[in-house]
This record gives sequence, C-alpha cells and structure tokens, in this order.
Amino acid sequence: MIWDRRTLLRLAGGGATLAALQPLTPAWAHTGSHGVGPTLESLNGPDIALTVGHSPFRLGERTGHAVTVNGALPAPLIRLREGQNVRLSVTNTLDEDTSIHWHGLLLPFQMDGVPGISFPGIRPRETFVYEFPIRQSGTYWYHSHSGLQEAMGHFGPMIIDPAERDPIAFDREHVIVLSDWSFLHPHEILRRLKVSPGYFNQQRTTVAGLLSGADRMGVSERRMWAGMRMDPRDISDVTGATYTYLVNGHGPDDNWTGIFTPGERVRLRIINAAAMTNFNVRIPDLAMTVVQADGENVRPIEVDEFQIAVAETYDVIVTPPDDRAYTIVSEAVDRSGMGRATLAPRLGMSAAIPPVREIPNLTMRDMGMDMGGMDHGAAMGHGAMDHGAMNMRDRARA
Ligand SMILES: [Cu+2]
Repeated sequence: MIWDRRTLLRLAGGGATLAALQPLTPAWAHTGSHGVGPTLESLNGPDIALTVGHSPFRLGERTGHAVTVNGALPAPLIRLREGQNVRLSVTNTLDEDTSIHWHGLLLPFQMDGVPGISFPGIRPRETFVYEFPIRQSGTYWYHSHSGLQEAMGHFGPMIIDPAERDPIAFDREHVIVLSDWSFLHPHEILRRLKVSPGYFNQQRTTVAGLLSGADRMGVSERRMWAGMRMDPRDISDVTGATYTYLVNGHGPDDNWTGIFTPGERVRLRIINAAAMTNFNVRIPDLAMTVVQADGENVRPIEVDEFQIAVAETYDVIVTPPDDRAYTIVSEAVDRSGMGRATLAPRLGMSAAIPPVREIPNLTMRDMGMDMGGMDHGAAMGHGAMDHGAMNMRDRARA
C-alpha cells in the first residue's frame, strides 16, 4: 500500500528534483480530489477522526464540487481488526446535516448512522462520536445517509481484518472503489428525471432502429413494449450521458494503476459505491476467483465477469502470470460508459481497452414477470436489476 511513496522517496534520494519527478508521476497523481494519490489514505486504531466538508474535485480539465471526508474522494480507507473497539469522531463542516452509515456492519442501532431512525444526524459544526465493537471481518464501506451527499463523493472503503488467520491467502491486495461522478448537482439530476424519466437515456429504441434492424427487435415485440408504454432499453435512470465512471476517484483517462509481481495472488476488494450505477466487471485475459461477497467468505468460484449492484462488495483473487498490463473494466450495465483501471508490474503501462459492448434489450424476465421478481438490492432501496450478481452469489454460496 505504500509502494508509490517508497518509490518516490527512492527517486528523490537519487538526486531527482521535484521538477524532474513531476512528469514521472502518472495522471492520477494530479487529478481527483486533493489528498487522493495512487493509494487511499489508511486510518487505523481505536480512535479515528473524520471531517466531512466541501472539496474541489478534478476530472480532466474540469473542476467540480464534491462532498468529501478528510478532503478525499473516495474517503480514506478505514482499516480495523475484528475484536477491537473503535471510536469514530465525525465532525461536520458543511452548512447542512450529515451522517455516516457503516454499510453492512453489525452494531448497536444507535451507531447505525441513519438520521431520523437511529440517531438525529450530525448538525453543522457538530461532532458525533460513533463507538462500537468490531464483531466481523471482510470488505465493507461507509457513506453519508443525509441528502444526496453520497452522490457527491461522501463514501469510502472499510476493511476489517479477521482476528484469526485469514482463510483467504493472498500476497498483495488492492482496494477498488467504483463510483459515478457527474458535474451536474444531484438535485439537478433528480429535477431533470422528474421532468422526463428518460432524460439521460440516449439509447432508447427508435423507429429508425426498428426499420434498420439496429434495435435487434421484431415488430410484435416492439408493439408489446409500446403497449406497456415502456422501453426495453430503460436500464439505468442516470447514464454515461452525464456520468464519468470512476475507479478510486479517477476517470478512465487517468488510468489508476495497481501494481503486481507476476505470479502473485492479488486480492482485489471491489466496492460499488456508485449512486446509481450497476457495473459489469471483468479483466480481459485474466480469470477472477470470487472469494467473498458483501464481507462474507464464499466457496471460491472462478468467473470471467461479474455484475456488481450499487452497495455490493466482491473480493476476487487474480494471479496475473505475465509481465504485462491488464485492463480492469467496470462497464455500466446499460453500456453507456465504463470505468477503467490497470493492473501492471510497473507504472506507466497500459493494456488494450475494449470498446463498450452493445446495449442489451430487456426481456419479460427482467421486468419481474418471471418467478424471481425483485431481488435483495432493490428491496434494500439500493438500486435495481442485479440478477446477474445475485445468480452468481447464489451459486457461490450453494
Ligand atoms: Cu449503504
């Protein structure tokens, strides 16, 4: 986790000046939010201080407004150990209430961080101290449960190491936080959706698409969807039309890179902290073995790709055999864009980036006309349509 700093120190010790260092540091060292470099800041111990506030957020040439924790998007990695006690002091420097919900953690309800339900929320310029024992292990995350702050960057990863030896063997790990960023304020996104539910959907079926065959749909099927006044490509409400899909707070062009040595077992802790986006995750030419889902170890299952719904976490093991780069692709389920990062033996490498695939047409099954119906994700109010992920998890847990 300290790889980059160590390298920079070594370079600096070798007599390189800061000016000379500048071009050596990759794009993601200069973009994103202040304070987030190649690795996420890690906070541990029994006492952790978090400050919620406003931060500028840079993506390409544009700078937007983010709500952050300790100035970072994603928020710092909180790393704890099963069996410890933790005190998390959260100070609110915003002009509105805030909160932190510890997603997936078993804790006394007063510490759950849902305003109006488990506590009153954290008023401007107040500090709230969360304190609870850590009774589990695994990959989790935390986020605001106030207003639309989570959509503006108020989320971060949390890892709890097991009290005993970890049954999952790995030589190295990377935390991969997926999210969706828009320069539109989430209130404005919501307003446009209320005016027109399909506002951000630029991939709807059309008469031209029907006639040319581009919609991959016959007249009778098309008529059926029209009869329901629905579109078979109504997959995501908010899309790549406004979103840039981020990996650890960095856009596709920034090429966030995780380092490996060929032959190592690398554990990727993948967290979907997006506000609205479900992703299909794959690493072309590299099989992934899912070993944990939502913090629970599962019987390992090898996959080429998996779907991760909003708020889910999956841990996978990859063993990149060769001295080459691999692209981590997190493609939005509606194929309106993708997040992209790289696994490589050294910085500055990249692999081929596959094009975004063709948008699928929904079927009656997706509409819940089939036995399955709504799934956990939707029932929890965290988003829709994670059949793929659920199917895979059912298999993994079987
Ligand atoms: Cu949550």
